[in-house]
Amino acid sequence: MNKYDVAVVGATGMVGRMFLKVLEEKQFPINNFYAFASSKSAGSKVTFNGKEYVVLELNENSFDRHIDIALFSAGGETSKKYSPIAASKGVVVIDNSSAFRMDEDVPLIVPEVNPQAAKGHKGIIANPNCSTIQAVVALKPLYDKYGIKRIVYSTYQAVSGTGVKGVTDLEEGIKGNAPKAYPHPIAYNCLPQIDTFLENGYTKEEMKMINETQKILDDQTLRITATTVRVPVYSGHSESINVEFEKDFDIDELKQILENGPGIILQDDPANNVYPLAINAAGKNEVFVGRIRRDYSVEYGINLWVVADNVRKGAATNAVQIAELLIRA
Ligand code: 3JN
Repeated sequence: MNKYDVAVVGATGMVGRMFLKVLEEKQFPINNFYAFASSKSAGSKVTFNGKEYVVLELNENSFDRHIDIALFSAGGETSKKYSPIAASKGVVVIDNSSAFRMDEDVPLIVPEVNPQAAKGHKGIIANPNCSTIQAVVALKPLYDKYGIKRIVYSTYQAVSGTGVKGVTDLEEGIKGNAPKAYPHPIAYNCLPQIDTFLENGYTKEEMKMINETQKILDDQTLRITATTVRVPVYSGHSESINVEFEKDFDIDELKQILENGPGIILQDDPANNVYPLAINAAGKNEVFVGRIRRDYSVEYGINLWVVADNVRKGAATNAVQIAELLIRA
């Protein structure tokens, strides 16, 4: 089996550390491994596959060595600066930031949904926003079967989506201390704001879900609206998704389609109080779907409850799956 030279950029961050864990768990075939981070974290150590690696400072010359694939999660500004440098040196970058997601020349990939779009990439492939990834995994098999007219997203997003500082705000908030990452206390509260507000009244997170869903499903006519909410949960984003189909459906057949959908685990047994929960999705790579029921307020509608580990399937796992696609191609 071929082995690959792999770099992780932002190796000491929350997603960066999960990149290492998922690469290990999936036994990704690695020859040389490099961990990069900003000057602040350079010199610290990470353990990967039982070996210690010194974290190297990311700079213009970082990609002068042979690297096949670089997984980036070091923020949009770092991606904007260093991804093109890496790509110009023959590295394939899988970038977890929003920097290139809506760039026409950059495929935006969820391997269960649009793996074909990775073909013909120009050195940078974008990993979608966590909330988008879990939504489109659940929606794709239904989109293919029934066609979708309109989607209403309402999210309940964990503080780990904000990284270590979000987790700290919740921990400190429970002790009665003031928030630093969020504009209001997150402990015992729900914040209907994720990221900053745009002129149209939506937050950036809401517009990411709308625009990225259209790009991944390759359907610019799809009507979508979204409300994204931060909740006092450490791990796992939950989403209420209301869908209006083009065609009628049989609810049992629809559940069967979801059950057979790639990357989906159906948890839908209301009689026994079984439905997806953030605390159960934590540590898992799949997307959990339940509370499936007809929306009687429209002709062909359903409601779904969709949960996934936002740092795994919403970030690291999806990126490593893209890397697996590349080496299989
Ligand atoms: O808040 C969440 O749950 C997800 C946050 C994602 C995020 C946070 C800061 C910057 C992103 C993202 O992945 O879209 C970005 C960004 O890259 O713009």
